[in-house]
Amino acid sequence: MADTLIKRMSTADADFDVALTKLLDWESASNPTVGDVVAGVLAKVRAEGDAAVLEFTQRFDAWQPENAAALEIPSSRIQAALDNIDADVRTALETAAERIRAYHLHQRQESWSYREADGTLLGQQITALERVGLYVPGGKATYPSSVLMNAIPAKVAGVDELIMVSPTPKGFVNEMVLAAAAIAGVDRIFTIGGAQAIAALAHGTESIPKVDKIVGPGNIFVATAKRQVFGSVGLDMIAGPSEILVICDGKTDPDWIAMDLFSQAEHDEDAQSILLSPDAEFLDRVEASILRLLPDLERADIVRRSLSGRGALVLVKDIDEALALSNRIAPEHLELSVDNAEQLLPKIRHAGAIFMGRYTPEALGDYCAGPNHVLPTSGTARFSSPLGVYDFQKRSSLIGCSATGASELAKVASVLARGESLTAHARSAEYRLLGEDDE
Ligand code: HSO
Ligand code: ZN
Repeated sequence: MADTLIKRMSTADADFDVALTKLLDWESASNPTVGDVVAGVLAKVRAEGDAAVLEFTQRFDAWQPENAAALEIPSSRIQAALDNIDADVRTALETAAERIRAYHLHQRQESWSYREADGTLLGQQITALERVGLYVPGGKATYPSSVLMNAIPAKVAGVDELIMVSPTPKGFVNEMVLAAAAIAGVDRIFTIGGAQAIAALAHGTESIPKVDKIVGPGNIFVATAKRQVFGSVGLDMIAGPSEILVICDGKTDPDWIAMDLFSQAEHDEDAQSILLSPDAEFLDRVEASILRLLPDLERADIVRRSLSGRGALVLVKDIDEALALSNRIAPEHLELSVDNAEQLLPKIRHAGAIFMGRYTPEALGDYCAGPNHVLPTSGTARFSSPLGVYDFQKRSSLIGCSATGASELAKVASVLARGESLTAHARSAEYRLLGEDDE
């Protein structure tokens, strides 16, 4: 059935809304057994520390570290990975890192304050988190680019210590991940993963330091563990499968569009790639490109499953209708393969990242344009934003009353406090009231 590899839809179809809802439907797998297993792992690591981490690492990652010290990769080993990596890989990592750093420098928030006429000072002081944990998955989704995307904003924010954890199934270490970590300024790396790594970071063990926040994607055990430690440690968003929505006026090379759709689909069979175009004949040509180009892909199987399960080529009335539909979908990545992409920006309300014009494939943003590739998925772009420096900074409010300022505020506070029957509040404020003689 090669000729029906990807669904065709039209917004003019009578059942379009139903079909769209079905297409977008994705529920994060929540499996009660996983919840129980994870709760057990968390409790044991919390109670027994390193010994439990060692035991779980042996059981789940199939290698036997000699002792807890062997769970950390020495800094000389990390430096060696950087020194020995192919020169062109090193240059590419360094170039990407530089661009990501330059972009994120723009996101640094500054402290601010202002003084009222009576001398009272009000403001906001920005500080960085002290210690952050970065989870890097092992296996098929080990992405050095994600190390850069998570670590660099943390460092730009001023985080003192960045601790990376990554499982090394059977003891296998990814050299490019180590090199990326060295370039991004990761401070320490532990070869642990799964729920045991989240537990160790959230609560600390004898040799693994407790962190203030954990970021980075992971499998269902990691995601479940993150949900379960919520409250005792800061967390980033829980990522769903990757998505791309392409809007094309029909004037881009269909091979380019097909490959852009593949670039998301190859991440995961649950990834979603959708094309919207007002040109039916163009959709035919993209479909033909898909059929012709797909067999040669390294990950043809994953791409085929992703496109046939969750992909779609959708005929729309015009670009305006495409934009309205895109706002309904709130895609993680929105590619505007049209002439005047910039002019469309005011019509876009919900999208994680917007790629403007025919020369801006998502892949460039995934690696090296500069903006972050950690983005809100599954429609959460309606209420959340890309990972950034903001996620590693926090704010403290500043209040400094002058004597006359305090006296004025005390009048207000005293009335409100008595209204709430909180007399200690009222009297605390009233002590600051100035008498006639004081003024
Ligand atoms: N597209 C992914 C990020 C990534 N792409 C990493 C390649 N490597 C996030 O949706
Ligand atoms: Zn990608």
